[in-house]
Amino acid sequence: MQPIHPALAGLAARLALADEVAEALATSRPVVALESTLISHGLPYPQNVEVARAAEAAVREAGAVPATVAVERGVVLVGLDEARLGALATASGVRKVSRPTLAGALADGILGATTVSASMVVAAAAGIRVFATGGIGGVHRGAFEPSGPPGPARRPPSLDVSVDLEELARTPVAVVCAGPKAILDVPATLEILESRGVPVVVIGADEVPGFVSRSSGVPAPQSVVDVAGAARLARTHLGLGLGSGLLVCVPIPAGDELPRDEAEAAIARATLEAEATGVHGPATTPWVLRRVAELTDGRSVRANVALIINNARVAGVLAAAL
Ligand code: PSU
Ligand code: MN
Repeated sequence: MQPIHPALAGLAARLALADEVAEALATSRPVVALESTLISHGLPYPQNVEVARAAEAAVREAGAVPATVAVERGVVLVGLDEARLGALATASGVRKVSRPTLAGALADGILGATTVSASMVVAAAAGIRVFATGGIGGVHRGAFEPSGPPGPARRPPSLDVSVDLEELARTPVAVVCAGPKAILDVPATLEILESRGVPVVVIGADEVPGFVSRSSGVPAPQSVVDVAGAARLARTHLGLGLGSGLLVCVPIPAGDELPRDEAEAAIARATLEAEATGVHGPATTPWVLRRVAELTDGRSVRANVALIINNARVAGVLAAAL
């Protein structure tokens, strides 16, 4: 195991690699890191555990070794066995761990699920260059503008911008996703990624994918026709040593998508309800995802599952090509 840069030696010393992951890294075989917050907080049981297994299988079929990341008893696990996957999917009170809460989770010795930001930096510490998720966090709606009804209930800008964007700016890992989560302000998310020097490339489309839908209405900053094209770009970008990661966006397969109008109607309603309920901070994303699932009779969950597995497969092919 060789951390991507020396400053991560401290984190590297806290990693517990699964045998298979350690062996693959030692022999320079492709590895794909996977996050675990989507298991503990992003999807209901039993779809969460099914998707975790299916994503790992998809990485394997593509010729790479999966390394799902989580935190337990003061160490960072890189590669989970079946029992731990099950615990993350079913235990109550699993903590959502991102860059700002990684130290707290390790110091407290709790069981924690890692978000994109924490999983990415762990991947970098382990020397893993490719990471897959469903959708990244980004600029929440109402982050920069007042939101809610006019009058006393109107809320000031929340400034809620996911640390996932900061992580992409400072950690040189290729992140495969189906676009920013549709519950976000997608154009603002793309603006921040550009400002922070993160290349965004879309495979096989000229629009940024809209997570559960294929389109978002936002033009792709860059497009490539296939995974090989994304691999060329990733190799070049990571080879330059600019320090940032890159975002590789893959549209959800056509047969699995939720029509954009339907997704948007549910998201708009769930977002208003979240504001009215007073939910904020790290609880926002899980709350809104759960409410959108209810409002779409589970169709958003089916789409979310399909896109996660598809992204894992693409990440496996990308890792093998690198
Ligand atoms: N993608 C999904 N479902 C999720 C998430 C991503 O399909 O639940 C999680 C990721 O772990 C991501 C996190 O890093 O949501 C972002 O949370 P926040 O907006 O609080 O930064
Ligand atoms: Mn947030």
